[in-house]
Amino acid sequence: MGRLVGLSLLGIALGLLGERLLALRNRLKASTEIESVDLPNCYLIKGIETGAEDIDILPNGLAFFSVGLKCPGLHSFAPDKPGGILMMDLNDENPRALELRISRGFNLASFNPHGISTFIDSDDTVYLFVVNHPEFKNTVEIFKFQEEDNSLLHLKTIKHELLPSVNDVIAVGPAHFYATNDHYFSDPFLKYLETYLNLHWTNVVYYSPNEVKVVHLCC
Ligand SMILES: [Ca+2]
Repeated sequence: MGRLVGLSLLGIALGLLGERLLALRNRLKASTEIESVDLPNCYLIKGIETGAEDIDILPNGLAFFSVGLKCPGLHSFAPDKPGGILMMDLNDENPRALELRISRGFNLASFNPHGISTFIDSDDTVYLFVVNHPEFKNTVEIFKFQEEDNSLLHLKTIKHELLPSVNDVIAVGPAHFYATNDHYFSDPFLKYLETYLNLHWTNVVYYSPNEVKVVHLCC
């Protein structure tokens, strides 16, 4: 009798796991065939061949790109190259991407940039906020953009328990931002589990030097 109950429970558990796996495949559109679409107004920009994760454009037309994101389970087109920040002037007739130099002292080897956002202060200082995943951890880096030599001066690294799985940021001050967490856990295995079980444990967090709080919980 006990064995029968055990086998029944195992069958139910396997059935649920199978259903979750099928639901995940459907959500990811794993069986969908992608059709090639001709885009006559698009052309390849040199320097961004391996793709960009995010873009933020200043009112003067300077665009920043985060490139080289590595994420467990996602294919990387440049697995051996650290990430970086590229800049392009959209006013140029033939714009090209230029990699911004980053100030000494910042760990470039583990730079793994994700979402970015800019903030222009009242004195016209431009700050660039970058979600970073060094060794798949979660930080937000604040840089000052120095246009005279196309460089980024690293000012601050922010870590916080309310920022366990940051995806993107919106800067609203020189050290103030809203951030989205795309998972509840920071551990890669537990993140997989969240995705697999289709849990929507995401939120929006407000960060400032004086106050850090969840401002929106998803679902
Ligand atoms: Ca962004």
